[in-house]
Amino acid sequence: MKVDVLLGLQWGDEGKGKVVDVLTPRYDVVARFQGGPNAGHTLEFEGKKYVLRSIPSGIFQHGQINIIGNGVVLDPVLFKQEAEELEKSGVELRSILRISKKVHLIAPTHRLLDAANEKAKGGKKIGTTGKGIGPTYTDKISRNGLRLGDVFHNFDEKYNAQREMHLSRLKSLDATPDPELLASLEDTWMDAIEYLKGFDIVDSEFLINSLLKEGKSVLCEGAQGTLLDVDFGSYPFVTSSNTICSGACSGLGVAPNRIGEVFGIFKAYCTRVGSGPFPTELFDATGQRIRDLGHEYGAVTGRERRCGWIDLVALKYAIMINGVTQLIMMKSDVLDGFDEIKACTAYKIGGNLTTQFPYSIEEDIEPVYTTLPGWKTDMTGMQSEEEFPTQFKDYIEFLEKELETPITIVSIGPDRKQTIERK
Ligand code: 2SA
Ligand code: MG
Repeated sequence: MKVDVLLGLQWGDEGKGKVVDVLTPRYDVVARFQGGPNAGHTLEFEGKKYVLRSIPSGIFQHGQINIIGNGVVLDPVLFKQEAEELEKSGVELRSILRISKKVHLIAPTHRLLDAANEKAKGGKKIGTTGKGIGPTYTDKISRNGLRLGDVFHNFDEKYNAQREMHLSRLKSLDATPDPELLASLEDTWMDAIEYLKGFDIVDSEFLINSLLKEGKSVLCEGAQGTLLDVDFGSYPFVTSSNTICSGACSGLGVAPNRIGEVFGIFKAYCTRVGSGPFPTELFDATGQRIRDLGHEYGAVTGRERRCGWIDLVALKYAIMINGVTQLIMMKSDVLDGFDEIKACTAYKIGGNLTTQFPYSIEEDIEPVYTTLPGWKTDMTGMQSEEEFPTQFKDYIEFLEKELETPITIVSIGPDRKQTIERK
């Protein structure tokens, strides 16, 4: 069996949570392969809204196995909060969730380091989510990390060694924590570790490969987006993991020749939270209008998202890096009332036109736009693509031609039901 991958093609918040939830009925297994509680996947159905951070979005379907793969970094405290909420609302989490022993643990000092690093950067700060993501992946790569499997072997010794290292680093950043505060954070954290031990902690690379051998279908759920990838994103304004398709291989232990469909999700416009360049950003009333209509505020931190027009230079790059086979367009309804819609088809850099995503998008880039007529129709109640207004059909056709990839699903509202599959 093949493994399908679903990922964001922009700067995150494309609406992956909703789409995974819509797609999961077709799969036996849903797996997360990177990132951690910096993700905030919002799902809405039956009048309720859920935000998932570390737990895969397949959790609300019946009978699926959900895997948190080795590429993920896990904060036990936030995991406990999230899991308890879900259990309260009736999800039988323990029977369907499997967590890799190789997941790296986010300790309280990782979060303190995240804050201290940001402070030290001053005006050049990344605008992280403050969840300790960077410092935890730093420890992983520099071979100082704590893995979930360690909780069963000399854990105190390993924890203390990492703690000492962190405290000395915090001291050098002039950010030594108050001992009482640290002790209380650690108490809560150790309690959460005990809670976590009650879950099925497994060698997930074996689990996933044996499920594939049995003929089970797997959907891998990416977090953040391609432009936040540590290798190919707008470095250094990126997250610390590989958010791209190949991240599913390293973050779960599935071989590259197992990859099947690659679903790339994008919004009909573009948003970004945190710092860093954003060529098509709008600083005017149109940007504000998109933010208001699209409720563009972070699911985890509540931060205002920066808004702008769709960027096809960046999207083409993301499609190439990920090997996207199908496109999914989200939040089309947000543009329902606009007279005209713009799409960036090239960048002008120092007087030269290019359609190739450049090494650095920090330099002065002037986006070159194609303007299309708006459809000026409320699409939120539509049931099929036949009902779409002509101008919207033209917009889809224009995008498919530019991006050389079919758009197979279009979302026209936050609810599960407001999802139109195209034939
Ligand atoms: P980090 O915390 O080290 O991963 O931050 C590094 C950069 O990555 C960005 N980032 C995100 N961008 C959009 N959405 C994300 N998740 C949350 C959500 C964000 C929120 O889904 O709504 O609630 O604010 C996410 N996670 C990381 C981050 O802004 C930095 O630019
Ligand atoms: Mg999000």
